[in-house]
Amino acid sequence: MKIGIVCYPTYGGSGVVATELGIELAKRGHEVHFITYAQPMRLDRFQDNIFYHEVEQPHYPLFEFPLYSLALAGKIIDVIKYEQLDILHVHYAIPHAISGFLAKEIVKEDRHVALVTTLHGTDITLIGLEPTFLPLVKFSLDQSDAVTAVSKFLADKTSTGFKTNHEPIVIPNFVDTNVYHRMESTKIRCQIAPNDEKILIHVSNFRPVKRVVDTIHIAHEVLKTTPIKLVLVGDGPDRAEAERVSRELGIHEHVRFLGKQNALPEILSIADIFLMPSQSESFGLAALEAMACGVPVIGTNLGGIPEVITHSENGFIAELGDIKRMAKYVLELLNNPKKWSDFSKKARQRAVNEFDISLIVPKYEALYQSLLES
Ligand code: GMT
Repeated sequence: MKIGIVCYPTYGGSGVVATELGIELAKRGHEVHFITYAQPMRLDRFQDNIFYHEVEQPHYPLFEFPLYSLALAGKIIDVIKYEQLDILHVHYAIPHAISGFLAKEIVKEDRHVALVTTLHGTDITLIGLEPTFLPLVKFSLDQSDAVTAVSKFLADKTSTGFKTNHEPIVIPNFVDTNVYHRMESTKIRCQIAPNDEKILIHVSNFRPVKRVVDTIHIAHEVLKTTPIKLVLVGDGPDRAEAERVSRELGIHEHVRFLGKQNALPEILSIADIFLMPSQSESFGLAALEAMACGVPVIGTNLGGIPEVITHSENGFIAELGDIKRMAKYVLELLNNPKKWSDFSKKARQRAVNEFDISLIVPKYEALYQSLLES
């Protein structure tokens, strides 16, 4: 099949999922065309069967606001027509589903393309619900040939919040467990924790929904009894506040801000516990990647997180903002090596048995095939 993929190219879950999906589809012999405004983060080397079409932003004095949605629709039209796409798969509804629908309508006399929209999170739970966007999102979902959501939680939210014609199909996120596995990272570990301290880790885009500052408070609580290091990977709006709070609490020497990193499997491999204290999370891809590296996750009881972590088996789930409980769970694992090792094994098993790339990508292929046949 010839498949167009529209996504955000940035350091974020929906872009990661779209890019990894495209790479895997290309390996399986499909021709994949990425359409976005910059080279997707994980598309950093030559891959057979993969093409990248950059959306250019028009600049004109009258356009006070950038017209990305229209520029994107224009580029999609080109790619559908000249590359003869069969499928257009857009990730994150705003504005991709709307631009995709517009492009599909404009080219329909020349070429029929099936439009698949995958919902990832705040396109449904936050920004999509704004009165300005809600009717646009609802319309574009109703007009898509198929809508998928990355968790049951998100599918339910879509049906209730947008009263869509059809319930989205749940296709969960995935991880390549051959790439994400626990590996020897002794050198990194020694650099971060020279006195063999245990390591807590958090990976995100540091947006307010991730509650990065909570990870600092959890570390502060744990440090009262146990020497640890907290490693924070990623960057974004809440980084400065997290740095400030760690200085204010006097624990900045125990907290390492690594910024954006590509070597995630190596870095995750040094960690003992992953913290995900999010206030909204439709799936929690970062948690899944950690689990694949044998890192038990402590997360909140929100959104799709409980669909990924099994409480008291491969991680723990707590209420939003319950710092004391999350710290207690950290200590429960750190002070009990046998329990930690059991959780670590089960976390890896869950990633391999339920969410490996080889199990999930065929679900997208089957969906595309069914749309082409119908
Ligand atoms: O929805 C967002 O705010 C952004 C989006 C992204 O591009 O990172 O994140 C969502 O998609 C990920 C991939 O499907 C999920 O793993 C994240 O849980 C989800 N984030 C939120 O729901 C906040």
